[in-house]
Amino acid sequence: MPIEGAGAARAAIGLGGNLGDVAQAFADALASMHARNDCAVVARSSVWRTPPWGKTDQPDFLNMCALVDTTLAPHALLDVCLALETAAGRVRFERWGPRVLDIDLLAYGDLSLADERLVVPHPRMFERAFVLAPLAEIAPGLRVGGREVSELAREIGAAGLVMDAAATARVRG
Ligand code: A4P
Ligand code: MG
Repeated sequence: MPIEGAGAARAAIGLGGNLGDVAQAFADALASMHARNDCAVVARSSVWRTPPWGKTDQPDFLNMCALVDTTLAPHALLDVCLALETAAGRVRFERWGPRVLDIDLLAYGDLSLADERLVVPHPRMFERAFVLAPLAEIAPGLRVGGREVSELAREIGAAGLVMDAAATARVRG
């Protein structure tokens, strides 16, 4: 359902996972989000296979990004993302460790905010090719932290990232 009018914002989310059927978890999470009357998923990137960042002794991840038009406030949208992680069976046991589904709120309109629950834009997205490469596919002109996504993505490159055509087809339905 298109979401328009006063109070609507366009948000960017990043999805990642490296346990179980991650492409299915992406597809299910995006379908659940789109089924809500306060969110519309308006763009889905390709799914990329990416080497683990941060904690490197774990399996490769799948990563993708999506754009969501929403009438939810930023913290309420974060709560939806966290609930979808839980619904996918995510158990938090280790920072940066393996997970079925991680959903990060990357950007919310041109908002900048930081409190104990939420930091937007996501502070680590600028160093992460696995966020910037998919985001550049669907929002090259989006400005985050004063820079265009296409420019940030070009700077960081896409070394080690491989597009997964089969997973992409499943996530786009
Ligand atoms: N939080 C604050 N700001 C945000 C935001 N913008 N989006 C808080 C989402 N959450 C935000 O998150 C902990 C808390 O962060 C949330 O409850 C929320 O209140 P978490 O998902 O439980 O913690 P985490 O994911 O283990 O840690 P962190 O630092 O968020 O990890 P990241 O940044 O999500 O990184 N390598 C590859 N190739 N691909 C990946 O997707 N992901 C990670 C995890 C590590 N390495 C990876 C990947
Ligand atoms: Mg996270």
